[in-house]
Amino acid sequence: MSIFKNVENSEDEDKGMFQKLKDGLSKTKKGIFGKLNDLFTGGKELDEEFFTELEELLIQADIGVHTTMKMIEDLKVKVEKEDIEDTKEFYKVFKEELSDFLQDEKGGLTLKDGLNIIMVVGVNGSGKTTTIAKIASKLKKQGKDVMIAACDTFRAAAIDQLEVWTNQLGVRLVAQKEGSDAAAVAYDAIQSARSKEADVLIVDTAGRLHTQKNLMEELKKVKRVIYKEAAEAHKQILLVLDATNGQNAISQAKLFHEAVNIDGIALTKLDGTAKGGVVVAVKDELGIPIKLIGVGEKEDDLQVFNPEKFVDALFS
Ligand SMILES: Nc1nc2c(ncn2[C@@H]2O[C@H](COP(=O)(O)OP(=O)(O)OP(=O)(O)O)[C@@H](O)[C@H]2O)c(=O)[nH]1
Ligand SMILES: [Mg+2]
Repeated sequence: MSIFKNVENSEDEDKGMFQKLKDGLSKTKKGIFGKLNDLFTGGKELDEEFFTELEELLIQADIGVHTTMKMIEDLKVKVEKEDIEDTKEFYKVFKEELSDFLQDEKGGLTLKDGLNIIMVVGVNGSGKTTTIAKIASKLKKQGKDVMIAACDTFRAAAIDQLEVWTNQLGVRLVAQKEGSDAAAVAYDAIQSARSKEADVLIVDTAGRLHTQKNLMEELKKVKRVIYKEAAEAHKQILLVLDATNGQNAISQAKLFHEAVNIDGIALTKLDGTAKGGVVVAVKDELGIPIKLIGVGEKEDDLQVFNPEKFVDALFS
């Protein structure tokens, strides 16, 4: 599946992506989900002790206390109702439950005709710039005219990093000097995207802690400028979350959502954690759809979030 809703991948591409997803999730598979597998196949009774063990493992997997409790409750009801007697049978029900928790919205970004603007926000080092480069690379391959706005004006290195990427990808960059006003760069970029008739403008922003009030205010200002100056454009705000931050990612997301109203999440570094359960917590506790997942540092290591494929990859 392509990362864009309206573009299809070839079957071969899809196969390659699934292998990458499996490889990317190998730490999680070997870690907590491996332990889950042991629990399900160890010939245990489906008793209170089993559920306590399951509960502990799910919390360790970063699924979060709240979501874990809900899942356990649901599962107990199903066991009763469907008369499930052994852990092997239960395993199937568990996988279904996991898919159900991740269900409803399929991931991917929607592109419309005319100018699309994707504003990317998140804490320091979560993977914003890398994710932007990955998105730009995919867009470029589909023949779209892409432009990037360097609204991370805090560090000269941030602008340099984007320069390297955009040169490599052959994508236009709109940047100003270090220290300039981020909202002014956004304004410039919109004018430029319009005059060049670009299809997509991706706006990089400086990393900030969700607790830094003044910086969150700056982010709101960038958003205001984009929404005011580009009224005609199709706009979306993408929050980049680092999966290795676990439960902390959830509290970050809540505060970013309060400040700028997030449309979707890109969850990065799923290849770097043994506890991929955070995907479930994000989905259940935030009610913001996961659009994309990052499973590595390279250009191609960005995938659409597909719940069924995700669960398949974890247990295959
Ligand atoms: N393993 C892995 N590494 C990733 C992934 N996404 C990003 N990274 C790495 O994470 C580090 C930080 O990425 P950046 O894209 O610079 O993060 P940022 O959010 O732009 O950071 P600031 O600009 O400092 O706020 C880099 O070393 C990336 O290569 C991923 O999906 N998997
Ligand atoms: Mg950056």
